Amino acid sequence: MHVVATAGHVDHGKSTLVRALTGMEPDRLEEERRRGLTIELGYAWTTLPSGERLAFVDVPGHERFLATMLAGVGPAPAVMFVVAADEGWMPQSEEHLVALEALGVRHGLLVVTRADLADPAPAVRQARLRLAASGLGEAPALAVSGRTGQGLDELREALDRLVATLPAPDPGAPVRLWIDRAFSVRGSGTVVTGTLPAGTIATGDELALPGGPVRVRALECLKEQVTSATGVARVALNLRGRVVPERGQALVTPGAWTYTDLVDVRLSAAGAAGTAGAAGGGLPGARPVPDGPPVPADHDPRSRAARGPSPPDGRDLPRRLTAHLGSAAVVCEVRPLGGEIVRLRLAAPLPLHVGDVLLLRDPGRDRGEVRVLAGASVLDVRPPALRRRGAARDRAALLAAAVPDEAFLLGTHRLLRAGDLLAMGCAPAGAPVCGDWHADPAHWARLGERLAEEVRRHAAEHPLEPGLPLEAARHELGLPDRRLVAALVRSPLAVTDGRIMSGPAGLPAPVALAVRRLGAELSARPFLAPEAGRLAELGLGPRELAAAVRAGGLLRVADGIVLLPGADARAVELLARLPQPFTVSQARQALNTSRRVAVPLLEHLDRKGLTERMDEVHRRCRIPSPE
Ligand SMILES: Nc1nc2c(ncn2[C@@H]2O[C@H](COP(=O)(O)OP(=O)(O)OP(=O)(O)O)[C@@H](O)[C@H]2O)c(=O)[nH]1
Ligand SMILES: [Mg+2]
Repeated sequence: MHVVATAGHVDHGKSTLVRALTGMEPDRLEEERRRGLTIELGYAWTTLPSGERLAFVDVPGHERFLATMLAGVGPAPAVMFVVAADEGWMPQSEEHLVALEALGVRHGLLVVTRADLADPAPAVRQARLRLAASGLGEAPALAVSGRTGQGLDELREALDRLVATLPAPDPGAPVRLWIDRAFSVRGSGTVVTGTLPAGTIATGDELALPGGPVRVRALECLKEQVTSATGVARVALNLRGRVVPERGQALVTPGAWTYTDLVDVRLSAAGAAGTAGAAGGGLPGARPVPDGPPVPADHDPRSRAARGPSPPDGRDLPRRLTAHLGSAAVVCEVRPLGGEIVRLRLAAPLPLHVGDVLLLRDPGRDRGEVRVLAGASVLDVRPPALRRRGAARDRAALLAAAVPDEAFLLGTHRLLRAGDLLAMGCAPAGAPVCGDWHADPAHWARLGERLAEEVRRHAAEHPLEPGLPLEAARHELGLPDRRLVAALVRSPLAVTDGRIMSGPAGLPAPVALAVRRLGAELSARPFLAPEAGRLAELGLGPRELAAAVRAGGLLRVADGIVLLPGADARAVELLARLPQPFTVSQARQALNTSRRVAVPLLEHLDRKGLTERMDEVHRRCRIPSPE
């Protein structure tokens, strides 16, 4: 199935055309028929000559119903742009074009209707010029009459060619169905309808609404009961659940979207300089129209061309706008960050992905003014707080050239779980650093360096403790998960008993392992150097010991007496607490070691100038106690 939305000025014949093409009535409301005006979105469908099924979403053209029009075109991949031969380009022709341009619509037809009332050629020429610089510049043009049926066969064929060129959306994409109608049906409960742009919905599926989960009880496509539907499709869902769905909400795959009320966006050109004049900013490259039906002065492309297009700048936007996406319309506050980068605070959270395009409309503008001011392409759905002076400017500079892909998201967020990336709209392609964690490579490398530093610092400050506990490291590095710390441990660092040891660099693995074991053994009594027998058992002969000492893994106190690096500094700290001067025996007790170690350790401290001998039996510390 394919879905095409209509667009165009009020009374230009959109509904008449849809009716003529489908034999169905798009204006369902009694009020619509009485006033001869579309108020709500209309739905009708037909089978094209090729056998393809095509559903139309018929939008209102009246300026008062712009929000409804935006809800209709939002999820539709293509548009049938209607201009009346007898009226030509009109204000809502312009406004709808600006909206379609901001949304990035690239597929469509230009249909000049009411061709039985006037020569369609001037209106075709005029509209072609307006569309030329837009994404619809290549759209084929046709002249038809909804009343006489003139040109309708050609239009059906053109629609067939159009739908054949539409890209096929991913059937596995996460679902986001913007609800355009919600009502209850006696006996079956709540029913919602919408245009499914991509992904698949099947009966029994659980989907999420802002208020909670709902289950799909039954599913219809174009009034036929089906067990599943794949986008693009018009669908009606019968829902089971406690939550009452409303128009403007979206049914989404649970966990696949980020509900957010704060986004950083890049403004797109269409109408972004809207405050410059009544007709808004220009589409780039608008050229003068040589002839055509009379056009109201404000909407004369010539006056706009004379002003020239302005680059979008957030400072030109009013501070309060309405953001449209799908069938949602929420008030938002605009904070210009710099150039075309702005931060939007939405009055209510929306389920968003990076790359979504919001339409920004000025609800305060009057008749005849183009109210769609800009498209806003979402760059970040979890933007950081900007507290520092100059932070906004830096952020704008960072985002100015950003393409919101995995590398960019990791670059700004540094560490993200696979689920976060998915919910932001980016399926992770790179390998995780551990578990489901993905990291920005530069940040990960920096973290590795910081961890090594922290381990070294800890060893120096706490020589009695054999290593930095993983949890302490997690805290120091500000990491959200202890597994990340473990993943950062690289040789010469090593984890033993939940602690990160600064393994000596460049040692053969067996020696490094023996040194780590020794470290663990010394943790209880750090000054009780291992006996020669134990050293031999660990495979630490004189050569290995010398290597370990050279590599900084052990501290040599005397021949065959080794302690952990930093033990000497810690010993002085303890000795400084003794009454000065002190004896070898007092030192031995304070250090909880044997004479075998205490004597050479004190001599080592004397050599380093940390202690000094007073006489045959007494020593004192040369560094005053810090406590
Ligand atoms: N003669 C003639 N009249 C037409 C044609 N198409 C539409 N009309 C008439 O123009 C008027 C408006 O037609 P609609 O189809 O309701 O226009 P619309 O674009 O759907 O209007 P909105 O939905 O309100 O924006 C109606 O009176 C139609 O009968 C046509 O091709 N020829
Ligand atoms: Mg209509």
